Amino acid sequence: KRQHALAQEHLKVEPVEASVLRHVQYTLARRHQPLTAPDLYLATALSVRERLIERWTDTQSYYTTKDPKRVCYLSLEYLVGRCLQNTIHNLGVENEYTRGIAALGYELEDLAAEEHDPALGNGGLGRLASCFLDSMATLNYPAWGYGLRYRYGMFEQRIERGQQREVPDYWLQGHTNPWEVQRLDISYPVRFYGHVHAVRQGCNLRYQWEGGEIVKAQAFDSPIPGYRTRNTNTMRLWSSCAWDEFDLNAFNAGQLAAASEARVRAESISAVLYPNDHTDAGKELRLKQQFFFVSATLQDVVRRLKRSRRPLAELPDKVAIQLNDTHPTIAIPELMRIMLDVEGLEWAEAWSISTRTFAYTNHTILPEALERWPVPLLERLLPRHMQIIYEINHRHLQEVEARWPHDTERLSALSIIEESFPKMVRMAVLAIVGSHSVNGVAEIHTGLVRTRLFPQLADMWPERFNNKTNGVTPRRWLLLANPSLAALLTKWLGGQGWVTDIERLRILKAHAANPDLQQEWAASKRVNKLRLADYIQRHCGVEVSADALFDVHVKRIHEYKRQLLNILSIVHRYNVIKAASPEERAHMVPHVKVFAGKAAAGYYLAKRVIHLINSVAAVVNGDPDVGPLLKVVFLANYNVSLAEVIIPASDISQHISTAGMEASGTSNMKFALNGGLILGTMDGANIEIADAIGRHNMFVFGAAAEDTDGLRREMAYQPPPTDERLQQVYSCIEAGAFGPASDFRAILDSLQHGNDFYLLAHDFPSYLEAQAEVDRVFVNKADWIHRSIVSASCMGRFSSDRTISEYAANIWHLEAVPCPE
Ligand code: 26M
Repeated sequence: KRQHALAQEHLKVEPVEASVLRHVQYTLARRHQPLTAPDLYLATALSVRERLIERWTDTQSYYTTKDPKRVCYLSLEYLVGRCLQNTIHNLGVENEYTRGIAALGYELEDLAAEEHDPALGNGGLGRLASCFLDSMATLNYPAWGYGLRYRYGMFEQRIERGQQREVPDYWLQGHTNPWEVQRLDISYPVRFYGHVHAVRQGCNLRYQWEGGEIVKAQAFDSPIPGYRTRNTNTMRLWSSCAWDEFDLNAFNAGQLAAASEARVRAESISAVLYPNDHTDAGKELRLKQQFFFVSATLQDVVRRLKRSRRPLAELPDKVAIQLNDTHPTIAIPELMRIMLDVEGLEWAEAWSISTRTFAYTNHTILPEALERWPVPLLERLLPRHMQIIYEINHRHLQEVEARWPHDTERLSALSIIEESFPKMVRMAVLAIVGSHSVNGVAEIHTGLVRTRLFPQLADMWPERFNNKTNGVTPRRWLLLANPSLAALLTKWLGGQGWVTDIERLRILKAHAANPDLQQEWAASKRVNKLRLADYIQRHCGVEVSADALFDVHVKRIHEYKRQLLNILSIVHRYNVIKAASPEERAHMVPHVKVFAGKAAAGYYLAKRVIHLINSVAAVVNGDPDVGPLLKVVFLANYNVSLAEVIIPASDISQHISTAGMEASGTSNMKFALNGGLILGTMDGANIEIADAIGRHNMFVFGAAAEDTDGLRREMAYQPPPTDERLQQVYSCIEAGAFGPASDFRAILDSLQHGNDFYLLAHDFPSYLEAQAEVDRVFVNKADWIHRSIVSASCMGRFSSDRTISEYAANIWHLEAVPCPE
């Protein structure tokens, strides 16, 4: 106790400089001046970490004593972002650290930029998981985030000769990661392959999964501090390694070679993050990743339950498990296997426990993105799980048959097994059958999940389907990313209460016309635009004016997200400028078009789109005739940290997916919260944002989701004539205005000779009309700022705090457990 008190005293009195220098000297073992930024970053991180550890261990023991119901969020992706400033803000020590670091001759912000931004996710789904962890800690929910500790995260994107080159992201190399702790005492064996052995037990058969190979799952924990609360939760990522370190003496050369092959095989499981350009049906390693992380996680969950001396029957009262998409769905048969084969429970009880524990979130209705695993692969890799899936399906179809006798069409639609060659396991159907809750991530998306994706399942269990519209954390996406707007809010709202309650921003709506507020609002936006302009200058060598309209389109490059539609409209704008008289030009709004986003390495068309954007940029930016009226930049390597620079600087951001295809989108929320206006289609969360801020405050265009099928049919039957302006754009590209037309043949073919599945040509005229409206409003500064203030002030609903409160109340049945100070 005394030691504990002493340690605490020590932290309280030790000034930041002393603590940082102590780490430079004793942890990093560096003594000599001058201090370098990387050293000082690490020493600062270690200093901040010390203040975290006690809260972390206290929280964990408090949870152990109280033994409340917990939630385990299972996700194969997390996009955490940098940690230093987030931690400093959440602990409430930003003044101390800003001053302390300044005394050492550095700016905290510059040191923070030294941190490598771990990219253990593809995009929206991974970032959502990290926003959720932040909200769960801030709201004092006892929560664990479980995932995989990839050695190589999402690749680093370089742009060379206008094209994407992928560079492996070996994020752990060359520096220690101060934000994780390897738990050498926490590791579990995970089995693959082998066979199933049946044993008679009385009049029952029991099954045992044996043989095969065993891999070790090693835990790495990261603290997740809540904002201004003592609660500090855990994100536990599993890393794979060989189960036995081989004994050099006992092995001859042949055995040694085999053992080291086994080691390489084991380590390959957590080696790389898979891209989401296609599903990986048949990719054995991907399935191994899924089972590896699920098996280790469930062993951890069951061990914790047993340590608190509770029977498995109490699992649903003690743990809620949320499946982030179908990626962790193999958890359902794995939990069944543990209960049936290891714990000796009967099927009915085990199934009831399992379904009351699991809940599933769907994140896409794109058919090509729905996971299906070949039965032969499952039989080989996880033979017992395949048996269990068959048994689950058998009982499920019996229930269907009882309710709808002789309805073979319904039976095959509802079956977990697709009767193709080879047979496939539909993971989404397994997830729905095995959960008590299925949710979509925006109203329209949940509707489409119910009506288009799984109508028969929704028919069978209407009460199981529910909506949880996504949200974003105001800590990272407002407080950290936008210091000038954060200061304004704190001033105008009389304190920092808005950080945990962004509904309070609504107060500003009444002041949206106040010239003082407007002036401060515009000044804040300008600061952010200058910061981005500086970034553009340094990284692209392009000079842009902060007076121009910053029009931003940043997200993964996908056909359905329609970056192509945007760049085609930019070519049109270029044509219009070129044809305009000086008099007409004087009335045009200057635009800076900002693109960023990665294309999956194997996604050919997406990579051609990046090439086209860069080729158009080269021509436009180099044309003195156009001058400041149009600049186009593609910022390489979009990630969380770059998003933090781009988002606060936008005047307009584009969220222009073909209606019905973007499940939610979350960057749309970040942009609007930062006072940007949205140019978008009636898709995903755009619809709810329009409802919240008023549709007239958004620039909306394009086909509605309910019309897309009909439009595609009509087009196939009788293709309408192409818009003249679009035809002219095609002609320019074909004439080689942006480099050899052959470079863009595939893109043009997909539009002209393909079926234009994404309805670019159909939406093109209304898209141009919406852009013209943007320009008309932008010239009226007061009107623009008014809309900007109103939009941001009405975004209260889109905090991930609201989303997580809904999950906790309606799915997890969880109570907050605030850890005493
Ligand atoms: C896309 C095109 C072609 C082939 C596959 C895909 C694809 C694959 C996986 C699309 C999405 C995939 O994963 C789900 C996902 O990332 N969904 C995103 O989840 C976010 C958080 O809920 C939502 O905001 C995004 O709208 C949704 O796309």
